[in-house]
Amino acid sequence: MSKVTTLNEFIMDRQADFPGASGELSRILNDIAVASKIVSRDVRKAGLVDHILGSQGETNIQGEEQQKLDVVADNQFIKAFENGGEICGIASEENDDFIAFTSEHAKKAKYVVLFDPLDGSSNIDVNVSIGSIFSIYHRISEPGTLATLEDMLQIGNEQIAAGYVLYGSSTMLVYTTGRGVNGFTLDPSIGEFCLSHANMQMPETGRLYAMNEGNIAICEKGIQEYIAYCQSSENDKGAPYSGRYIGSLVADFHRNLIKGGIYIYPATDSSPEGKLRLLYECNPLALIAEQAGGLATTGRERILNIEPTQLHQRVPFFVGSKNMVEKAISLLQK
Ligand code: P6P
Repeated sequence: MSKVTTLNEFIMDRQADFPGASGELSRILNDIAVASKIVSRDVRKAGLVDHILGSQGETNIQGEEQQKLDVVADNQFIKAFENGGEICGIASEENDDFIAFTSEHAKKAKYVVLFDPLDGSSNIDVNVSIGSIFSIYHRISEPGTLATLEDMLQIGNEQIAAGYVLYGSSTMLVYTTGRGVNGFTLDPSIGEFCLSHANMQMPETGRLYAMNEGNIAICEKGIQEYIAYCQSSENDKGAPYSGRYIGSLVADFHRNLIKGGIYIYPATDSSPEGKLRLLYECNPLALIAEQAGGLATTGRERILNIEPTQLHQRVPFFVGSKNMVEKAISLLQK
């Protein structure tokens, strides 16, 4: 039986990749792992513990009904980051404004984290996979001061690390620090994330396209042409394309990372900027996609080059296998 490598062991081994690394990033990744295990526990029991299920009757800045598990997950990650001592501030889908931690210790920290604590939460009540997404940056503001909005509004190419947790048939944590992508599966019997998918590579082509085709009549012609192409063609390996749309970004993205495919959430008449959030959904997944050999674009611009202007800004999102994204772009730019 091959040696089991835990996430902690992997992080410590890889810390040597960062000359002068003093362990802060390692501790942040560990804080995320601990918070994810707690969220995983709560997600797994949500079906049993009625008082968590169902909406809290409040709506978040996105105007979406806030599920209690969203709030539970959000609070769990914020607590982990504030107590971990390596983060000076955070921005989250569930909080209208960013949060600058005020303790003297936190103000001296060098990193900020932006995250979506529980993406796909509308799937909670129907037991479909959901996920957490995170993005880590060096702060721009001076250590010893409160984190600023400028610390949060950085281009995706500046990310120090990015990753997601998928609460699926198993709980997986997938992340990159800019040196490839690695996946870890939670072994509940020992409470450890164990290396299960080393050096993940996104297949250059695939046959699965993930888009809410209910929007097809309200998106631009190039996208209609791309979906029509998928419905009537074979890919460059002679395999017919298939539609696969889970309606949970992390689950669709993760499947495409392993099997190849494209995920599309375009601009539509009702969502002229698209639906997905640049800072804590598109940027982290774009970094992972590119690190694994894939592409991530708005259809006209590389996601990781976009200069953010607002915390919760939306962008059109095309992400996945290189050949499939390039084909979609070619039809969009025709
Ligand atoms: P639609 C979930 O709300 C989410 O943000 C993504 O996880 C998912 O891919 C998308 O929205 C689903 O949106 O409009 O197709 O229901």
